[in-house]
Amino acid sequence: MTNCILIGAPVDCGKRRRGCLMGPDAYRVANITRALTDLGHSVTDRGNLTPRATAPIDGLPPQTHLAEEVAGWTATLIEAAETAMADGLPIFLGGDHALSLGSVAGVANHAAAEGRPQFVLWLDAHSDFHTPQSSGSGNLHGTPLGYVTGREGFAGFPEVRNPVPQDNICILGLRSVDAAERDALQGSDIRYIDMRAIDERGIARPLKDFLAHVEAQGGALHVSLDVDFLDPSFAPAVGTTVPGGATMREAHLAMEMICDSGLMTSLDLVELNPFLDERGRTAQVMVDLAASALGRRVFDRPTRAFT
Ligand code: 4U7
Ligand code: MN
Ligand code: MN
Ligand code: MN
Repeated sequence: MTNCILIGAPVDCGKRRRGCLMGPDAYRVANITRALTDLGHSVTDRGNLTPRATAPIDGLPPQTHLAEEVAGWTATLIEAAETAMADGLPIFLGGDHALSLGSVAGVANHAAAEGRPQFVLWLDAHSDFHTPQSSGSGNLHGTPLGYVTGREGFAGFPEVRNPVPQDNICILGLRSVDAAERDALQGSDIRYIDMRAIDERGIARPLKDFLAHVEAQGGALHVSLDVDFLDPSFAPAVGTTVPGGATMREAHLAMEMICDSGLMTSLDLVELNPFLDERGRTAQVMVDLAASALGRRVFDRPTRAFT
């Protein structure tokens, strides 16, 4: 039994197309609480956060979109994440991926206080490793991994007290990487498994390797699930669709393996834009995946039917 803490973070400033602010309520309407209590977990919904006011930030490139609002959310989320980690397993209901500047920085502070290394599994079509300077779009939902690893260029944002080591990060599902990001990523120790690697090797083997690494280090594992990890045919409600994404089978297998590992200590559900959804199906898919990560099964394994 896990104490799941739902934290609504209607962050909508990480990009220009609006709608992610409706995400937390869409997850509630899709009954995320019931999906988790049915599995025997206790669930506390802490409602929605609001961003703190922040001083104007000077010196950012002119295309940067709503930096102060992102910085304010980051401060709020760092604190909310630290608090929630002391009580259970926080599930951050986004909100766009700019929320992960704060959720990841906050859980990393908690891990550091416990003397544990923080690991991050990034399930996404994109690498989100930009800095405000390298971002062509100026959309800060493309920067959370840049921020939490301690890259330069985030002056005016809350200080990252415990940067996540690059070697502790694994990105799974990549299929859209900007040139500047690719260079930075290739010169980094971040592990990245693109769709070609998944097609060639399957999703299970690379994920198993990473989970084994986390386990060997005694790490805490934050899972950040971007809707666009999934193929848009299953998950249309996202502004940044990229064809050729993970299938339902691959995504469920990944979540089931995460659950079996027993390593997950926090979870983001991000980038859902309910304004773009079809009768709530993407919200429902995300809730189902969260439930798989927390123990929903057809059968317990091993069973006679499968051996
Ligand atoms: B998401 C992009 F240019 N790289 O920086 C950018 F392709 O959180 C997309 O993964 C970022 O959805 C996508 O704007 C951010 C673009
Ligand atoms: Mn703890
Ligand atoms: Mn993302
Ligand atoms: Mn993405």
